[in-house]
Amino acid sequence: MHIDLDAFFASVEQVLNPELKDKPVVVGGRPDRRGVVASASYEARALGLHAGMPLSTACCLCPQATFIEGSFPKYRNASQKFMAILADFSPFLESIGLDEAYLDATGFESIYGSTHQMAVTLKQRIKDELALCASIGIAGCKVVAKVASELSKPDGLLEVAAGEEHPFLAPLSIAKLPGIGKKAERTLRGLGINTIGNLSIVPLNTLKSHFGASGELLHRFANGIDDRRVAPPGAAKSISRETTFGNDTKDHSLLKATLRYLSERVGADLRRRSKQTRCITLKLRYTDFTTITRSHTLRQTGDTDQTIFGTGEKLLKKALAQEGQPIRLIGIRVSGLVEPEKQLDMLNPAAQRLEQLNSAIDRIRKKHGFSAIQTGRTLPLKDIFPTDKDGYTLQMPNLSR
Ligand code: DCP
Ligand code: CA
Repeated sequence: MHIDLDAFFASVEQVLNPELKDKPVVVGGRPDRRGVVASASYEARALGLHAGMPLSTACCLCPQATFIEGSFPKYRNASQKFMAILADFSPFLESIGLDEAYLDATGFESIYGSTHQMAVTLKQRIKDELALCASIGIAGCKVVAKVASELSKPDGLLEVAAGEEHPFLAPLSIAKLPGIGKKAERTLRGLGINTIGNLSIVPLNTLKSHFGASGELLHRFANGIDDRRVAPPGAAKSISRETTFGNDTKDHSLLKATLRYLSERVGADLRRRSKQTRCITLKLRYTDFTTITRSHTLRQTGDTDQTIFGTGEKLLKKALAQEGQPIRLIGIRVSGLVEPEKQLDMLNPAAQRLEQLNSAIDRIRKKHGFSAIQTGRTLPLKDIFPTDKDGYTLQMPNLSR
């Protein structure tokens, strides 16, 4: 099964505020701010709105819609409950992002009578417990199940029987096939290939010459062949946080304070997973949308906010000296995650004190919320962004992970 919640962010907002039920709702930001629609309720879609549309256009088309900035913690909370329900149906569960998962029903369908009946029960539980609608595709492989759930939306359930994969996929537009982005779509249409059926009969070598190694995957997918297993996602390979500013900025104090805040969020996550990082990467996007990353590999692995921010700050200073454009987005990532090497720090009392400080802050925040402690270095954010229990609400919270 491939299970995907309908209009996820917008639906969560409708659940939390019943006045919005059955009304056009747009999550992404206020219409006078720049940015794009992240999620549009189906009522808003009926009026022509869709994800990715600039908010200003959305507002012109549908001024009566309710525009909401959104906030990530709400969606994370709903997502956790959604995944917990799915886990009751089969332990073979692979979550993809917040509102989407594959579930291997093999062997568990007999409890419900059939896979179809299992999906009906699953949809009903999601409706009863979360008041959300899920669309489900059932098929013998992932790619076909995903196309089926997408096609069945909203509130859909579509099963593709074994042997029916090819006739099911063939008439659909190539844009519906996972793995085909805007660029690949243009290339294929340029070659006169418009449907998945057209694609399925293109010689493998032709696809390889245009798409390299992915050509083979496209060929298999177009033919409804996919042997990827449903696998629980492995341990995180990296942890990152980033945000887009409301207005592009050159203000060093704002940039540093934001970087400090994002570093604290990354650090808290890293320590929660009991991991240390080897590599720290700063990401910047400038006004002209050029995006750069600058990395530094640590001599000794670390997990403190001071290590993450300290390194990020040095990278930021260098980048600011090299490029004068205002900055649109800033982010920080830790990667090369390893198990802690505690013994190395035993001889270093300063490092030990920092570690104790970080874990004390983590404990307080776990108990009383992230905002229970704000560090001096993030204080410049205080006059700009509102705070709630979960921390600063940055300008475009839906785009701020
Ligand atoms: N999202 C986002 N920015 C994007 C795409 C998605 O912030 N570019 C967020 C908003 C969505 C959520 O992720 O609510 C899930 O993405 P989906 O593509 O599944 O979109 P929806 O759930 O909103 O709609 P659908 O009913 O088509 O699944
Ligand atoms: Ca969705």
